[in-house]
Amino acid sequence: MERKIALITGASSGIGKACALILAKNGYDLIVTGRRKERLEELKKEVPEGIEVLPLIFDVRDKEAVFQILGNLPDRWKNIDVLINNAGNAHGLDPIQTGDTQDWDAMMDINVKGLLYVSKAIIPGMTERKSGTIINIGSIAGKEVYPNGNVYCGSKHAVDAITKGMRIDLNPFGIKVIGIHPGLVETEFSLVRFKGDSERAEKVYQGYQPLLAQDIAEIVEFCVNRPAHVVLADIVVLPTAQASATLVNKNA
Ligand code: NDP
Ligand code: 8X3
Repeated sequence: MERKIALITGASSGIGKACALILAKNGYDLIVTGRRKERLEELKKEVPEGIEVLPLIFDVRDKEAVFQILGNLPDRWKNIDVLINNAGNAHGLDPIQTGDTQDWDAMMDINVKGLLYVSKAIIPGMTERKSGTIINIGSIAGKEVYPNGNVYCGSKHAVDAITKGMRIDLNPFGIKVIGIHPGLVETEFSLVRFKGDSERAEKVYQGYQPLLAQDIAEIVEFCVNRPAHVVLADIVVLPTAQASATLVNKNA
């Protein structure tokens, strides 16, 4: 039987890494991407024996690199069954009037344009084979807007709209398109958002039980193991303590 292949962007940390490991346990060979080579090399050592891993190092903002690298995959890696567009982050948490344009560029270029570039490189193989699953990691920030979330929320609303657009356009090809929109997940997300301020980052997850990257990975596992005629199109997943983007029951 031909082996299944999953490509996960942003697999060097958090949700992407957890998704990579759970798919490896489900027998998928992995293409894992990110900028931190050493992290992806480490991940190779964590997969079950017999699972092959191809780490690819690039910044999803670099359009030429994305098309050059993903457009020239070795034949053995070309038939991607599952694409998880996960790479992304928030940069800053500032009101619109004082927001930093470099942060805005990072969020729109990584979360939105990076997702588009990777998708454009992979989708033609899926349409040709008339099969495949695309999972876009959105956010509760793509369903609601919260104070100072402005541009990050904008980028995730774009991911939500692009996901719906993909589902419509790829419908004739039998390709499954899934949007997963988590609330608060404890990863390196807040450390990146607050530019390495670990004290501020840790506070985000104190006083309640946040989601873990593994929780999202288990949802991905469930999604990819549905029968051919079933797609979980749009999933919002929150910690039980979270009722909306802005309401978290801390110290209950
Ligand atoms: P992490 O910071 O732990 O992981 C982010 C991943 O994205 C890393 O592997 C990082 O790899 C990769 N990445 C970031 N920028 C780039 C880039 N320019 N080029 C290539 N890869 C990049 O955060 P999470 O795991 O939490 O985030 C994963 C996704 O989940 C994001 O899209 C995020 O918006 C979303 N999300 C997160 C939530 C949370 O509360 N944590 C909730 C809802 C959604 P590297 O640095 O090696 O390049
Ligand atoms: C990450 C969750 O609420 O910090 O997308 O925006 S939130």
